[in-house]
Amino acid sequence: MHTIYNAEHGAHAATHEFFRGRLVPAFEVPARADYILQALQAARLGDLRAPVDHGRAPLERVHAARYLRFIEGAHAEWRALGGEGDAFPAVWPVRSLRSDVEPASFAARMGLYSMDSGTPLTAGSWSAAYAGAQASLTALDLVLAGQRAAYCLTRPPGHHAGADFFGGYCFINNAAVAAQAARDAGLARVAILDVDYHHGNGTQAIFYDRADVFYASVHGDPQTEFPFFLGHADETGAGAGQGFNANFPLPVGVANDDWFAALEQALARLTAFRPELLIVSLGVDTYGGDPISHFKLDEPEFRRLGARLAAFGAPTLFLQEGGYATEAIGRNVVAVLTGFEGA
Ligand code: OKP
Ligand code: ZN
Repeated sequence: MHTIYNAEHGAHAATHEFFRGRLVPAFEVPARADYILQALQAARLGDLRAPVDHGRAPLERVHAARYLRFIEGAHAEWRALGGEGDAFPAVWPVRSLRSDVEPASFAARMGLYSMDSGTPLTAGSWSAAYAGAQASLTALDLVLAGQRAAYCLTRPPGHHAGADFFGGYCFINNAAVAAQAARDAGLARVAILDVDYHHGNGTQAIFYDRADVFYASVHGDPQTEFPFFLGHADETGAGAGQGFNANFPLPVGVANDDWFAALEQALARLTAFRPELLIVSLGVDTYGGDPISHFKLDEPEFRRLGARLAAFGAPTLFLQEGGYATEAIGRNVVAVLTGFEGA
């Protein structure tokens, strides 16, 4: 399996994030991708290839143009106003406040275009995220050209980013950009399976009222886990998309057998959908040693996951999402990908 590697990922390098009212060392760091790269090379999984620039148009198919322009210029605006280091939002248009008027104030627009204060916007966030979207589009090209699977190694992750907001470490929704590009290339039905510990609220929301992209997710119950405000089992789609969204929230500390049972239910739904492409939002923060998550998968389970996804039988695009146990992340990703290849 070939890897498309976003070599610009290191441009997004936050030092700190807000956690329990304090700035703590960031979890979503460049070393994550560096460790994965090392492990991939040691495993000799396939070629490493560079992204091809597909331009801005495929990003604008899922994100609002004014949101993308905001992200592109936000850190320069922050600096021009005297902001030091990374930019953070501090005010949001919650219920009863208006989000249809774009304020002139930079601080207000930071809130309009974000969902949390846990996502530092850095000088290089745009260039890293833009290159990551290009990497996901390039990996999609490999699969559209007939490869059975491809892996996109990128960060920051994407699945929390909505059509017009960033959050949960995410700025551009790589899975959504790739799914829409696949549709635009002529595929009729695209499945997104999100196995990251966290529910991909952005991906779900982008396709919630559509029957052509099925979103299925196995994740920590939003009653206690980020993103808290989406990811419940009763979210089944809306309008034409009714029946094309499936969530499998699981309690903290769930047994691995129960995690795989939920995965089976998700795959059963996707099998009935008969997708022409499977996009896997591959977070390995389901690992037992993850510092911000509470599932218990380990290397054998990651290998089993890869083998199970191979048995699903669709052309498969793996996109890197979360995973914060930095020293184990490479081993865990390689276990999924070699499990897939070996099956
Ligand atoms: C992104 B992805 C921990 C706070 C958690 C949000 C987690 C985003 C996870 N300090 N902040 O789904 O892996
Ligand atoms: Zn996650």
